[in-house]
Amino acid sequence: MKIVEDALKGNKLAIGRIIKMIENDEDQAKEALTTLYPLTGHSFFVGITGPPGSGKSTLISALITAYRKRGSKIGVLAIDPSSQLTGGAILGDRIRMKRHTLDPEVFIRSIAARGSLGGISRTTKGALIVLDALKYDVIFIETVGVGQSEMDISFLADMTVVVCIPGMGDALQVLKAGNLEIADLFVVNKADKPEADEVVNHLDGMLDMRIGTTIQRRPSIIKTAALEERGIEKVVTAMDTFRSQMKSDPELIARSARHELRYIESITKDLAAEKIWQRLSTSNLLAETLVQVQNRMIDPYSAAQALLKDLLP
Ligand SMILES: Nc1nc2c(ncn2[C@@H]2O[C@H](COP(=O)(O)OP(=O)(O)OP(=O)(O)O)[C@@H](O)[C@H]2O)c(=O)[nH]1
Ligand SMILES: [Mg+2]
Repeated sequence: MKIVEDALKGNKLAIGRIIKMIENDEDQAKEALTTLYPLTGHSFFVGITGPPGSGKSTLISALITAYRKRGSKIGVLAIDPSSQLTGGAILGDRIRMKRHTLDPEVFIRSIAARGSLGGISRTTKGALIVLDALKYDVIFIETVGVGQSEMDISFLADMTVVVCIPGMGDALQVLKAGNLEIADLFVVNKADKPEADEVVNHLDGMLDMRIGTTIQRRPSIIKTAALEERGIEKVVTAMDTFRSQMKSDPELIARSARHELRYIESITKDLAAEKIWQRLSTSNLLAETLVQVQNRMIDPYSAAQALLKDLLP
């Protein structure tokens, strides 16, 4: 495919077009992914998550600067929860990371959260495959939702960084949402403000209480002031350490396999649902069932069960 060849030459427009094809679920997207998949296995996927306005984009921008000094090639995918409503992309993120967009070795894009939940994670995973095949060294995935939230795509990341900030009355709430389970590293950003130590102590206490759960690893807590680029080197070091542990740590190896399985599960379920519905929607049985439901002869739940029973005895 011409577009894949262009992308492999580093043409950012072509990369963007392939991702657009994936977002729109075009047939050509599958072809591109099939071509690109064997080239993957290079990138380190880092999820950066946390409440709105906590400084995720600012932190990523500072991390890009640090990584570029080493010559690393960096990708950023910003998952935009608002686009489901507006169909647009986050402007703030583009502005925040703007100084990097002209760098040929930095690729930044928002992923529109159109369609189903499975759609968001599949699109994101597709984009990750594209960037991985193009040998981006580190790919950041910025997302607002975490833990049990519906925007949770932490299973796509090798490492998940949870960003917290001081002065958040609802810090506890945020942690309840499953962050303790998914965090590989906590970053307390806006440490230029007072109360940062309070957040660190609070997190520390929460981690102490976590002992006894199935998770063995204890995430570190690092304070940053991303706007002033303070504490960034510590984050880079933590990322480096984690990345090297991924190859040998049995817990991380097992987790990676679970993530891969979840991705296959998600594609398979979506495909199955699509196929079943295609078969049903052209059958007389569906039309008959609809009339029965409309006439209150059968409820929709029983109707769905009966339809499926017919297809999958
Ligand atoms: N004081 C202070 N402000 C910061 C720091 N880092 C980021 N900010 C500010 O916090 C605001 C939000 O920063 P963003 O980087 O857009 O935060 P975000 O988490 O990406 O926000 P969303 O993508 O909208 O969820 C901006 O006004 C930043 O300038 C910091 O270390 N200290
Ligand atoms: Mg942001």
